[in-house]
Parts: sequence; C-alpha cells; structure tokens
Amino acid sequence: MAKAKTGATANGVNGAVAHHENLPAGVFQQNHLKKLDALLPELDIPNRKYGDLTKDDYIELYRLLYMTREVEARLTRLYRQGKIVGGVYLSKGTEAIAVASGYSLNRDTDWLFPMHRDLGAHMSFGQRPMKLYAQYMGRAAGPTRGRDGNTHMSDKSRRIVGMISHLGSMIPVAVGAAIGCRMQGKKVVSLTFIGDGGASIGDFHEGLNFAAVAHAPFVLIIENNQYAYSTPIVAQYGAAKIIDRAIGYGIPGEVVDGNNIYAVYETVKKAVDRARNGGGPTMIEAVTMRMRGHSEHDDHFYVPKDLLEKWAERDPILRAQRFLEKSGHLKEKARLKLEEDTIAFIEAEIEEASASPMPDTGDLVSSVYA
Ligand SMILES: Cc1ncc(C[n+]2csc(CCOP(=O)(O)OP(=O)(O)O)c2C)c(N)n1
Ligand SMILES: [Mg+2]
Repeated sequence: MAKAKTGATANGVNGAVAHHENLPAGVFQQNHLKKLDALLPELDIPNRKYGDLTKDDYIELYRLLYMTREVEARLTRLYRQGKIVGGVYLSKGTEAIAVASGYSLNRDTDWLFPMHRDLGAHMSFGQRPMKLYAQYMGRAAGPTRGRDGNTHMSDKSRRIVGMISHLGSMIPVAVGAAIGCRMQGKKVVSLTFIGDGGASIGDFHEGLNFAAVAHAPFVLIIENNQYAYSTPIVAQYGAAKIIDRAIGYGIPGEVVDGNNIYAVYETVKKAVDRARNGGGPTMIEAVTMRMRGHSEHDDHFYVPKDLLEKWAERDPILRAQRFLEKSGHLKEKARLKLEEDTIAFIEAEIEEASASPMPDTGDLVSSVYA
C-alpha cells in the first residue's frame, strides 16, 4: 500500500486517521490538543479553593507529587545500572492524577487498584518508597517478596491490589470489591485507573456497565495521556472525549485537567464522597500528556517534539509551585527546604532497599499460584 504523502488529508471520523504513522508532522495531535485545551478551564488562579483541602493538604500533596517524580527519576537510574528486574513505566508529567486520586481515598478503609503508571497512588495511599524500590529490585522486602519484578504489586495489609498486565481486567475486579464491601455493610469505596488505550478494551465496558447497574461505590479514573504505547488518541477513538461514554452507562462523568493536582483532588474527592454516600459510580477523564516513552526502553521518537514542548509548559510540578507561591501556602524558601528533605528521605529509602536481602531460595514457590 502506498504511504500517504506528508500533508495529505487523512480521512476518518472527526479528523481521526487510520494509520498514525502517516500523520503529517503531528497536525492531527495538535488539532486534538486544541479541542482538549477548550475543555480545560484556566486553573492557575491564586487563592482558588479546591474542595476541602487545608493549607497542610496543599503542602502535603505537593510533597507527594515532588516525591513521585524524584522516586521515579531514581528508578531510571537504578534501571540503567542494571539493578531493576523488568521494565520501568514512568508517570513523568502525569503524576498529579495518581497522587491526588490515592489521596482522595480513606487509607484505613478503601481499596486502591493502581495500574502500571500509578506509583504516586501507592505512595499517597501510604506506601513507603522503600517497599517500592524493594519490589523493583526483586528483594524479599517488596510487597510480592521478590515474586514479581515490577508493577504487579499488591499489599493486602494496605488494601492495595496490584494490577495484572491485561489492560482493563482490573475494572470488573475493583467493581466486585466495591460491591463485596457493601454486602459486608461497610461504607467503602474502590478506585482504579485505566489508560486511553485500555479504555477500548471489552472489560472496560463490561465493568462500567455492571458498576452502573449495581450502583457500586466505585470510581474510575481514565488517565488520558494521549498515547497508548505509540498509538496517539486520534487513532484510538472517534469521539472528542472518552468521558462521553458515561452517558451511555447512565453514570456521572467529569473531565479534569490532569496536570493540576488540586483540581484532580477536588474532582476525585467529590466522586469518592458520592460513592461512599450511596450515590453510585463515577467516571473521570483526567487529561494529561505522557512525557517519557511507554517504558524506559522506549525513546518515544514517534511523539512530535512540539507537542511535548506545549505540554512541558503545563508541567504539574511547576503548576503546583506557582499556585503555592501565589497563594502563600508555601513560599520558595520553605519549598526548597521541603524538596531537600524529600530527596534525603528518598535516598535513605533506596539505601535501605538496596541493603535488604534477596528472597530465600527455599521459599521460592510459596504464595505462587500460577
Ligand atoms: C489487553 C492488553 N493488550 C495489550 C497490552 C500491552 N500493553 C501494555 S501497556 C499498553 C499501552 C497502554 O496504553 P494506555 O492504556 O493508554 O496506558 P498508558 O501506558 O498510556 O498509561 C499496551 C498496549 C496489554 N497489557 N493488555
Ligand atoms: Mg495512554
């Protein structure tokens, strides 16, 4: 088949193209970005109040956001040093979504089902970086005690259920957990994530439909980071927004600027409160941009550079810093100290994980079922 000429008009619904490799210099992504921009209200207003957040919460959310970026940056370093078992899937540029979502839940009662890019949710839900590093390095101290190298990490003691790799499959499981807790008479919420790519899987539809019919206390966060591996969203769905599907399920759906951690918190917390109070499930589409490759072995050469530059201006850390400075919640001097302390904490956590033992070989197959 002849390759489309650069600049050729691609066919398809709403400007979508069938073969993304034929995109003329990112024109279609740019058009889509304009559509997305129109969806995102300007949220850099100083002294804007976000939900029930207190001054301490604003600062704590910033600390968790900054920590997530720095924890991940050091994972890359360990990966390049050959100390990591398996792949490393970073959330650079999208951290605010996982961090704010985990923070919206009740750590003592709710259930969290993170996906491969949601390290920040583990931490904002109370997990120690040491445990995460131990997991990535295959140590006995990791949540799977060295059984799995990377993202498939459950910690039952914290009600964190690790993903399995099949995209979408965690949605029905998380819905089932929500219903199960309700049957036990508990006011508990379960929350999981899915990517823009995973949102096209059958389990997504089945899980959401079931959640709606059962009125489950469940929240789904769609992390729309514009790409599923190398496939851009223009080649993934014809609708302007994934969230339009909520109408079909008969449940509330909201779009949020995924690069504003406080806005994500406000939106997710509202959904969590509604679920807890018997109001049923909610879908949230958090719009963002994946700023690294699919995983650290991928240089994401297929992403137009101008798209990345545009999204770099929306960096969630810079946005939060600006908000904190303008609102007076955390001025630069105090912020730099907080950042310095956070780095020292992370380095100590890495040291502890690195010094911790590998699993005992005599215990290799305990807790392994397949
Ligand atoms: C059912 C299924 N199909 C394909 C894959 C391989 N795969 C793993 S991650 C990924 C990309 C997922 O993209 P998206 O859902 O947008 O999430 P993102 O990685 O962008 O956060 C693919 C294709 C898989 N794990 N499961
Ligand atoms: Mg994606």
